[in-house]
Amino acid sequence: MTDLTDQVAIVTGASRGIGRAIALLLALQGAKVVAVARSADELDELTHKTQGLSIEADIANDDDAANVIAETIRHYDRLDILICNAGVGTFNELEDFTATEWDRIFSTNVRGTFLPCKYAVPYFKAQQKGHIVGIASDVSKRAFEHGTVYGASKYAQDAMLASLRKEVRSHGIKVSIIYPGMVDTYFNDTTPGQPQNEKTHLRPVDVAQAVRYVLEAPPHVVIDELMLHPLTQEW
Ligand code: NJP
Repeated sequence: MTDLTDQVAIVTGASRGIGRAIALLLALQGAKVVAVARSADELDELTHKTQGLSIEADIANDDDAANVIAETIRHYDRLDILICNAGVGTFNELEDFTATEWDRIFSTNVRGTFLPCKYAVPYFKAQQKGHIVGIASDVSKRAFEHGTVYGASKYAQDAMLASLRKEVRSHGIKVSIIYPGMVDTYFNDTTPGQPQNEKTHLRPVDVAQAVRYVLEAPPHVVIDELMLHPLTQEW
């Protein structure tokens, strides 16, 4: 088993939802958590709990993403784990999507995964060790009505990370991809905690536990993929 104590872990999209739950759970395991998002107040509140570092950043911005990796290494002198979780989605008929909305979704979900990986991989290669975890989606592996743009972005994110896994494994770097079903978060401007979501949605902490599971795999094991759903969700 891999001990997470003192491991330095960046979590993107940590200001709320799944990312926040991952940050809290990893901190509970003794990891040094670097929480990344654009909302400063939420990050401050989280960092108070994790006793880690927070970096305000738009993860789809090249300079911001480079700074997240550089600042983490400057602060902790190490980087062990990168969780690419930040993501957005809206759902509509294809002809009602604007090109601007396409760009926002692809920029966050694909570019926002590409950039932190691009800047973290050289450090991971230098130390011949590192673990990247991508929060993809069950829709990375299926199609559904009104999911043209979000689904395409999640397929792209998944394909990129699966290719990266092959590129970096000989350097001792693991890439794991998590595919959750519906999760009770603020995603797509929803409000979590509604009683009707109790049976139909996973809790953010359920996804965080899946992340913990893949991170704690023994050093010689990589869990390539992990899919989880609420029991009631047909897949
Ligand atoms: O969503 P939400 P989730 N730069 O809205 C951040 C996937 N997923 O936790 O910047 C940096 O509660 C945003 O922070 P802020 C989904 O595709 C979900 O559900 O302050 N951060 C916030 O912390 C996504 O990849 C479901 O606005 C940026 C976080 O992202 C991941 O789960 C199902 C950013 C979003 O929190 C987390 O989404 C599924 C940027 N440019 C997959 N843009 C589900 N909820 O049902 C956004 O299969 N963020």
